[in-house]
Amino acid sequence: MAEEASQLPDAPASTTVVVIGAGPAGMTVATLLQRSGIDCVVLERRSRDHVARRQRAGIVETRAVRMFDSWGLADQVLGGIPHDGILEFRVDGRSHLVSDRDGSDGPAARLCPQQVLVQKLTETFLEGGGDLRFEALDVSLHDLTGDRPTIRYRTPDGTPHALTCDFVAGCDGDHGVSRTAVPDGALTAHAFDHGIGWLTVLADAPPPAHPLLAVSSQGFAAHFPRGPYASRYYLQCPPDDTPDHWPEQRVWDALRTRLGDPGLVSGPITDREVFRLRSLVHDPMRYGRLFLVGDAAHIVSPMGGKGMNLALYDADLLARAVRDVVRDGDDTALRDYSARCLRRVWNDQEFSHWLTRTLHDAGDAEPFPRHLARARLDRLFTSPAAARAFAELMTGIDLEAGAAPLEKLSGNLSGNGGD
Ligand code: RFL
Repeated sequence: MAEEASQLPDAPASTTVVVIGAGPAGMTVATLLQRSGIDCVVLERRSRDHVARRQRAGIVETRAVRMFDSWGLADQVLGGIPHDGILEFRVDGRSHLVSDRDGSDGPAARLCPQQVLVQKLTETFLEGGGDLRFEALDVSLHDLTGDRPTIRYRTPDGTPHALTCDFVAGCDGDHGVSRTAVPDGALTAHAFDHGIGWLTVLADAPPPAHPLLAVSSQGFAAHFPRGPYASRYYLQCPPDDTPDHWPEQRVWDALRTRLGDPGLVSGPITDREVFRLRSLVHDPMRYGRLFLVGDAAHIVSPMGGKGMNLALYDADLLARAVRDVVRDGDDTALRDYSARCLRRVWNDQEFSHWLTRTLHDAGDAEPFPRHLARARLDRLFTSPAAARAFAELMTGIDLEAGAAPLEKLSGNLSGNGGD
């Protein structure tokens, strides 16, 4: 009997929200819940060091900066350099500067690499006494449609643990366990493959003056800042290509040609991978007491820089909705969570799809779609109305028009009440 008992997990501990995943979505949900005085436990499969080094997105859009600002967190978790609001489009070597300032009042987008945001959110959460468990293995979700779901996991030494909670925030990305815990048929997956590959390269090389998107008959290329002396580059390639086909010299030659910049300064390449441009939306983003957040619910092709920003949007809505339930017993926002998120998800999917098609078709497509895409670019460069609509989509405030302004929240780190 004693031996059997030692195999059993401890009696489940209890918390209000279990957050699965400590990426941008999970750490934002956790930090905002903490700010609202709501207890939560974050379970992350990887080590802290691994999560802190994962480099992807680089710009926190205007809407998301204002979201953090409304929680009194912008300076603490973003740092970073304000984005000057200029994007460069280079078409056959000719430069067109487009503003992504929409004219609205308030703080603007920040150049803040994803890993810096995650590191700062993690520090903020831990300094506030947050419970964040790295290397939580074999996480599994149970009783999601009951009153108190249970989350089980084990520590690396094999010790099993269990937590019961009111709500589960599934923030574990596209390959996590949260979505797979949902029975078949409960969610509808809408998937789209753009039929395009990108080679993505990170290098210790000077960033561009402005984020740069380039169109040429050789195919699409882009150059984005990722720090004072770090850059991310993209090169269109066949979707089934591999990084082995891209030795350093070929990468720099292709970038110099497609960016129309023979003098482009190279630097040591620190990472290189090929991925397919794809989009995916799961509907609804809820099952019982499980709420899917960020990439666990949707993937958007990187064109337009929306993936991480959508994760931040979902996280904010979920934290506010849980706060309404816990503090006021009002579940209206929780019931609306999926529909409100999906409205923005489809809006941003459309923008990303439009920009993906425009910048790829304008380069190497058949004559008819190429002329259409170039007409779209011409309109963007010459029509103030088109430029304004583009800026609103880039900043993310396009759907905010007519909506009530974000309320200003005061912080409460005491953990025993609302704000
Ligand atoms: P993440 O970042 O994938 O984090 C999920 C976390 O969950 C953990 N996890 C688990 N934890 C416990 N148990 C399990 N079973 C678990 N399984 C997974 C993982 O270890 C991880 O810590 O999802 P999240 O938080 O939803 O954030 C989404 C963003 O990461 C993603 O949308 C962006 O990176 C997309 N993206 C970009 N977004 C932008 O807004 N702008 C960009 O410029 C941009 N560039 C990019 C990108 C994505 C890229 N990849 C991945 C193709 C560039 C690239 C190359």
